[in-house]
Amino acid sequence: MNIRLIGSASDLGVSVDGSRYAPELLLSDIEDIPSEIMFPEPGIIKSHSADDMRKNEAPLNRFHSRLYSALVSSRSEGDFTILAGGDHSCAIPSVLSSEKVYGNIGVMWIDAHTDFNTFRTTETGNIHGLPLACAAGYECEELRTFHDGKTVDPANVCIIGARSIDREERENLRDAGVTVFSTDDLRTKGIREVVEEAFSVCLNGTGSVHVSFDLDVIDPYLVPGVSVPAPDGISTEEAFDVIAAVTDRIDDVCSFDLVELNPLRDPDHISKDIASEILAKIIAAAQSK
Ligand SMILES: [Mn+2]
Repeated sequence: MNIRLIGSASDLGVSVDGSRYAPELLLSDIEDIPSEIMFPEPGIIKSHSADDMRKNEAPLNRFHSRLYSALVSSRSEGDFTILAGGDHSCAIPSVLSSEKVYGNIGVMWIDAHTDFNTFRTTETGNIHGLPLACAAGYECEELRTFHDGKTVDPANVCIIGARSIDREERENLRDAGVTVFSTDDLRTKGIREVVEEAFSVCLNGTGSVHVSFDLDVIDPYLVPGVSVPAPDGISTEEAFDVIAAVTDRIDDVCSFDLVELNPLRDPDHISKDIASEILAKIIAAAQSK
């Protein structure tokens, strides 16, 4: 299958700067695959204010609208399209464009955080904490005005590797009916079992699965180059096992995101190298589709 890479060079979704530089690093290494990096409009003055509970909402929406169009085009042309972030808010246009093109998808969200806050519950105003709720149609209407299709059914949403969940966010997840596998679940049940169960949940009544991989699912001691590190994560080897379990089922996967690499916190390129390795594994698997 033809692969296409799109970079989301934006960190407007988080007050920590740096993840906007990731696509250039990640995509410059990859030859023979068409790629394009998209940037927010020039001249934005980014809000970092702790009091701002809707940080950068308007410019982010304008950027996501363009990203959504590019993703819809690429996916409509039949290319397996991989989105490289950027902060995780770029998954809003990514998931919704997949839903638009493929119709009736599930979502597998591999992440230390569950990204299921809304403007009602967010404690930081960082929009990268809201994308899964938005894509699953749980409040956050104002973040998907560019999308004219349906949202993903929360019953087909599965989170893997979660260990940092806000109190009210946990209520949102329960209320919506999202399935959450914690880091402990991965350890007690085993990685293969959890990923297989996740595929069952995501594919129950749907046709394919969008996989969104946040690098911070890996322990920050091993992958320090992320914007919001969460201690007690899985090892790099365990993350590769998760990826292997995903690539073994590549025929069920329609699209993929790799997000939250922060080059400003990765002076030795350790995190970047791991991110590149994950990307290479997904590309190789998708090419065989
Ligand atoms: Mn995330």
